[in-house]
Amino acid sequence: MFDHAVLEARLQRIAPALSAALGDSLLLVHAGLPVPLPENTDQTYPFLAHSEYVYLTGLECAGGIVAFDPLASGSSAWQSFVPELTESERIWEGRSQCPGTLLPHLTDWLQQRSSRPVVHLGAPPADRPADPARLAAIREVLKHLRRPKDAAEVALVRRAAACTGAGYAALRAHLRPGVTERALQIEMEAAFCRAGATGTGYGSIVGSGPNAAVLHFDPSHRILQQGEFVLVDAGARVDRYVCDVTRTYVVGAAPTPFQRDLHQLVLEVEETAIARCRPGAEWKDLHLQAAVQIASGLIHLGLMRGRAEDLVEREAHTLFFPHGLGHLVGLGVRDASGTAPGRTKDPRPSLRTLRTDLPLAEGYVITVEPGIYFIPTLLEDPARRERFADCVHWDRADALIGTGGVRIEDNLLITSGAPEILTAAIPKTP
Ligand SMILES: [Mn+2]
Repeated sequence: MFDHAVLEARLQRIAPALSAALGDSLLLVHAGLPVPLPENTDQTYPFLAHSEYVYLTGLECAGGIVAFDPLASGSSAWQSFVPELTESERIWEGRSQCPGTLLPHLTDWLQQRSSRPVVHLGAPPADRPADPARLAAIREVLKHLRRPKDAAEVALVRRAAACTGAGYAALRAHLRPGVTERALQIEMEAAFCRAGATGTGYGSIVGSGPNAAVLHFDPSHRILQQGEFVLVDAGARVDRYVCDVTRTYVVGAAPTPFQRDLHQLVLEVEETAIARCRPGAEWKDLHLQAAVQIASGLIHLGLMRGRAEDLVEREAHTLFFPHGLGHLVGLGVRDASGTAPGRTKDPRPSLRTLRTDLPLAEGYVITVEPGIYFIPTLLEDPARRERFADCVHWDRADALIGTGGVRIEDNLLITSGAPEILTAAIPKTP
């Protein structure tokens, strides 16, 4: 996944901050082990090494452990221990030996430092002693260090973006009334892989008609009807690096004026937010600005009423925009998202749904994904209808239940200037 020089530079870059956080504690980062299927067969769930381990080694080595001694200097501070390949793995799986020092030598490494506390990250076995607060603190430090992507990581995201584009083109070519969500998923995912992808970045979402209102919808055998929305949220994976892209189309017909206006509104919110993605920009500010723009657009479309800022202050926008504006993406679909170091959850109600709270910095790869949904569970909830009685033209909102929703999502690389849209080549026309 990464060549030696790339990994060496990465480990040297993060060592000072990790050392400062660890003090004299040792760090062990575990790849984790395959999980057997409960049926007690010889099969396991598909194995992916813990992303912390992958970041430090570029390996998918089950049972592998990276050790870091903050008091040692230079490249000797890091050592990668790997299990010895068994004969059965050679015979049944055709695997080869992972590079590194064989795992039994970790015992010596630890004995030479026996007086020192150990922090376990990645996926340690359950029997390791853990200090949850200390673990969480060190994990936050490593997570923050992982946020700016190096050139090798960005190159993998670019490859994932190209494969994702091929998948969306194939889906577009098969999009017509009479096909099923599942058929579209198959065509898209096959095209990801034909273009060189390792697989999908996450479970592909293809939701048509009312299913477009389910945020994490699993494609079904539902047949697409002419003139309805189909919402596709999917991305290819290359090695462990993924894209996360959403497009919303109208099936086999020109959009109605309302569909066109709704799609145009989401697109404008996306473009405005993208233009604001500069180093130093606070993600929660971008989210709130997007929420105000959505509320304002919904007032204009005759769905909400009042002042957009007040609606957002009261969190009425979450009736239609219940999710966050985006998250970091790359090594996994949520990558190193979360909050900036030392930051606790912002108590403002309007930010309740936001899980990412950090200032952007050069090298971050982030999604921007505004959406407007008509979700029955939210719109039919008596408590919300009462609380937001004066915020919504309820008769109009009720009439839209069943029409799904619109979301548009791209992945950006934050630069010193305007962001680079890594997924810009995927057309957005509804
Ligand atoms: Mn996303």
